[in-house]
Amino acid sequence: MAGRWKNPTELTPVAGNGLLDRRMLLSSGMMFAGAAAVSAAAPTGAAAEPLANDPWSLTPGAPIPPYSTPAHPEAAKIAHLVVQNNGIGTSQARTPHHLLDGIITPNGVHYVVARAGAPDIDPDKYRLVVHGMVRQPLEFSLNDLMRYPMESHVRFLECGGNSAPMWSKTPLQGTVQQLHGLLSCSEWGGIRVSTLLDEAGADPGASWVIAEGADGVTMQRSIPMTKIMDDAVIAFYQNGEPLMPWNGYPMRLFLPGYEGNMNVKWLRRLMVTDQPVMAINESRQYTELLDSGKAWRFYYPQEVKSVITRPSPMMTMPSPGYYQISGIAWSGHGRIEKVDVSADGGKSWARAALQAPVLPKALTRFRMPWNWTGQPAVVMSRATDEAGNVQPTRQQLIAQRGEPRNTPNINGFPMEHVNQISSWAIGANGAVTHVYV
Ligand SMILES: Nc1nc2c(c(=O)[nH]1)N[C@H]1C(S)=C(S)[C@@H](COP(=O)(O)O)O[C@H]1N2
Ligand SMILES: [Mo]
Repeated sequence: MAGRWKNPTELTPVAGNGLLDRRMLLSSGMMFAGAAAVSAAAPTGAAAEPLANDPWSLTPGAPIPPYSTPAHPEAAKIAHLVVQNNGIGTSQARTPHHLLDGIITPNGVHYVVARAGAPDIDPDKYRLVVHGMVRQPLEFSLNDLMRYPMESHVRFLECGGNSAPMWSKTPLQGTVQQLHGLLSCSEWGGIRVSTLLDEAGADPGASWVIAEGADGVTMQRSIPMTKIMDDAVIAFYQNGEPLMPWNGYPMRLFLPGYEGNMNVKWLRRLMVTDQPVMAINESRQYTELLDSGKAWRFYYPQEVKSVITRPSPMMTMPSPGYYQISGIAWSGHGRIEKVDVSADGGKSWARAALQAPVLPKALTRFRMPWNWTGQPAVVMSRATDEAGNVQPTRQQLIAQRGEPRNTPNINGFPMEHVNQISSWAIGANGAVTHVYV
C-alpha cells in the first residue's frame, strides 16, 4: 500500500493556488495518505499503543429511546439558527450547512419560514378541499388521501429570500448557515396534485390553482396550472417520516424548483380558477423592485447557485496542507451540469467532482482536492445547470438588477433570488472570511 501513496505536494495542480485534479478523489488511498502526510495528528508510536478502557467501555450503555435525537454536545452543535418573533409575525430557522455533509437535510434542522408559527392540527379533523372551476368539488380526509398512488423524490426547497445577506453593500460576516441557510433538501413523499384535479375534472379554461394554508395567516399563493400538472405534489412525508410540524404537518404543497413561498404548508384548499388571487406574497412580497420603479412579479424558479460549505466563514484552517473543498450546488431548472472551483479569487478555475446521485432540482454535493500552501487564498464555486444557466458573479448580478439600495441586516430580505458567486478568503493565519472580489 505505502508504495502507492503520494504526498499531495507531488501532485500536479490543475489551477492556481494549489487546486488538485478532482480525479484524485477516485483513489481514496492516495487522498488519505495525503491527509496523513501533512496532518499534525499523524499516528505516532505512542498513539499506536493498546487503548485504555475509558468509563464508557466499562458499563452497559444507555437504553434505546423511542425516537433518537443528537444528544452529545458535539452532535448537538448541528442545530437550527432560530429567529423567533414570539409566535407573532415571521419566524425563521436556518439550516447549518457548514456542519452538514452529503445532500440530505436532517428533518430536525430543515429550514423554516413561518408567518404564524406551526398550527396544532388534529389530523383526524383535517380536511383538504378541491373546488372552483371543476366538474365535481372534492373534500378529502387524510385517510382518503393515503389511498392515492404515492411517490417520493429528493428535491431542494429554498426561500426566495435565501442568500439575501449577499446583497449587502459590504460583505456581511456570518456562517454559511446565516448567509445561505434558508435552503434544505429532503426526500418528499406524496401524491401528484394532477391526480386529484383529474378526478375533480378541472375546466380546460382554468389556468391557475390558488393554494391556501390552514395557519393563522391563511396564506395563499397562485400556482400556474402548467406547474400543477407538470410535477406538483401534495407531500405527507419528509425523509421517510410524516412532515415536521413546522414544515407543514399533515400536508403541504411541494413545487420542485419553485421559490419556497409557493410551497404552501398546512395545505387545506386548492381552488381552480382562471386568474391569480394577487395575495400579498405575490403582489408585494417575493417580488423584485427594479431600478425602473417597476416590480418583477410571478417569477418562480430558484436560479442556479452553489456555495462552498467547507472551508467557510467563521472557520479556521488549522495548518497548511491537504484539504477537501466541499460544497453544494442546486438549480430550479434541473440537474447540475458542472461546478468549477477557484482558489485564487476567480483568476483560474478547475472542475470539481460531482458526487452521485446528481438529481434534478436537488442539492448536489461537489468536492475538490486542495493543497493549501498557507498563503492567502480566495475560494469560490461557480455552478452551471443542465439548461446552460451559469451562476453569475456579483458584478454580473448588479449589472442586471442595479446597485444594492441598502445594507441588509443578516435576517432581512432586501432582494429576492440572489444567486451570485460566494467568495471565501483564507488568511495566512487560516481564518476564513466573506469577501467580495
Ligand atoms: N401556510 C404557510 N405556508 C408557507 C409559509 C407560511 O408561513 N405559511 N411560509 C412560506 C415560505 S416564505 C417558505 S420559504 C416556505 C418554507 O418552507 P419550510 O418552512 O418547510 O422550509 O414555506 C412557505 N409556505
Ligand atoms: Mo420564503
